[in-house]
Amino acid sequence: MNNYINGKWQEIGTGHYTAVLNPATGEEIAQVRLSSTKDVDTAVSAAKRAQKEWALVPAPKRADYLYEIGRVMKEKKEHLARVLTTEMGKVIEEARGEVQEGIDMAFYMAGEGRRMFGETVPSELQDKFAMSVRAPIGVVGLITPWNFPVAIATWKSFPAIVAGNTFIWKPATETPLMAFEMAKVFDEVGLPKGVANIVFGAGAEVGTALIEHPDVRVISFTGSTETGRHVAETGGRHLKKVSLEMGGKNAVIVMEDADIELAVEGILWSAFGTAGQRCTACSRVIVHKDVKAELEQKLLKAMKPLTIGNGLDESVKIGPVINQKALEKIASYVEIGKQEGAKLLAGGEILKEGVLSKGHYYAPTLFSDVRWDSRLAQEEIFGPVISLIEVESLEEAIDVNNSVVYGLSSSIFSKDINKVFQAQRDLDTGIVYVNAGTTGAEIHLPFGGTKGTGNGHRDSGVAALDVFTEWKSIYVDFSGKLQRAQIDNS
Ligand code: UN1
Repeated sequence: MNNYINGKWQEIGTGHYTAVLNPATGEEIAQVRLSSTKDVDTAVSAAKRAQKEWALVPAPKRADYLYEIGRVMKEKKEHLARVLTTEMGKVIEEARGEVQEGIDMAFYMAGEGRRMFGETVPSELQDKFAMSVRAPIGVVGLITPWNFPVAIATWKSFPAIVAGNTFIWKPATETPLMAFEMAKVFDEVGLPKGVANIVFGAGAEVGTALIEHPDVRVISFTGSTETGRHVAETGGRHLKKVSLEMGGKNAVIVMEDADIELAVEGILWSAFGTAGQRCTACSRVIVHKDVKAELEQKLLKAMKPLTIGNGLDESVKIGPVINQKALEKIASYVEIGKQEGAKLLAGGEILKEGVLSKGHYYAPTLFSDVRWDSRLAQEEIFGPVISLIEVESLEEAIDVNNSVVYGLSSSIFSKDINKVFQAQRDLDTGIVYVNAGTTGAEIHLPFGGTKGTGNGHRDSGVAALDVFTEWKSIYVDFSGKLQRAQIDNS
């Protein structure tokens, strides 16, 4: 698979390639280019040339391409979902959901082409007009993760182009196929050459080249906190606008008055969906002591029938994790949990029987009696592991929720309106759910988190436009004379 630059699949020099593996079967499904700084330079030059003209295309016309992209994605939904499951592993139902998230984003951002509101405000001076408009920034760099290979890319690329920027997208090396499919969509709708560019390769090479390139003005990154810190440091040195979405250690709070059956459903869906590999995944359950035993028992019962296997099989509920390294990381945290004295109630093993032996499967795992300050309860695992933490009050539950370095998503199950409102106010996360698990963000709301999860920016929703536009304040004096603000009107 080669880069998509200036509307063509390009290869520069000989280059190196690496294998893309299906996490469910271990089979090689493609070879992807590991690009060099030179490839990035070529892509940035193309994007820079294209941006001048693209910025002059009226936003509603730019939006027409997005309507077309949305339409083509809708037509190809099943195909895209199958490619997604094959390269990333998530079960087909979730893959369809992820593609739908991209389609939703296309139509939503297309609508922005006719809004993109600025402000008109009175001037303090007579015969003077004042307004603010959103201006494009230029060439932007998008660095996306493997866990949502299409949705996250659409959160970033669609607002970027509707606002008049052009982009270079570096997808994760584990999941280049979805980017390749999106390049075909861009091509099919006739998006002008150089508006969308895709450069495959490693973060150290391609990512760094993008961040350091003087013509790339914005970097929008989703990935680990460790890499994000590096992106921010490097970007900061080059005075880039850097938008970061990073880790999470999300919790569901179950109060003594909760609908326990509903809480069990919410916990399992958000903890084991995508095999726990969502930034929004539920990793901790903070439970009131009065309902702890009941919740434990009901969770265990509901976990039993969960089928594990290849996500292309419609009956499978939990797919593989992305690769061997991820599997080892999960296994190491389970060991840490045991050493810390947490009680392992279910799972806790790599699955190797029969057809599972070729892929990377981890059994859905439940720990109880987990200390809120243990490593198991504080660090991101990115796998199907739930840690139950007992508390005695809502205040304690909120403190435990907020005790981690991350702040992406949180949830409370309770029927008490007062508790619910107190919680939504005091939970220090960018997303709060009431009577639902920690996953399932919709594209027209801001997506992102506080503390170690982000750096103040948001993906998705209108908030995404803030990342990809500069505010420009425009003053038009039609008095025909020099008028001095702050002086002539005081
Ligand atoms: C992510 O995990 O990085 O809210 C994205 C959700 C999805 C997006 C998750 N809509 O779980």
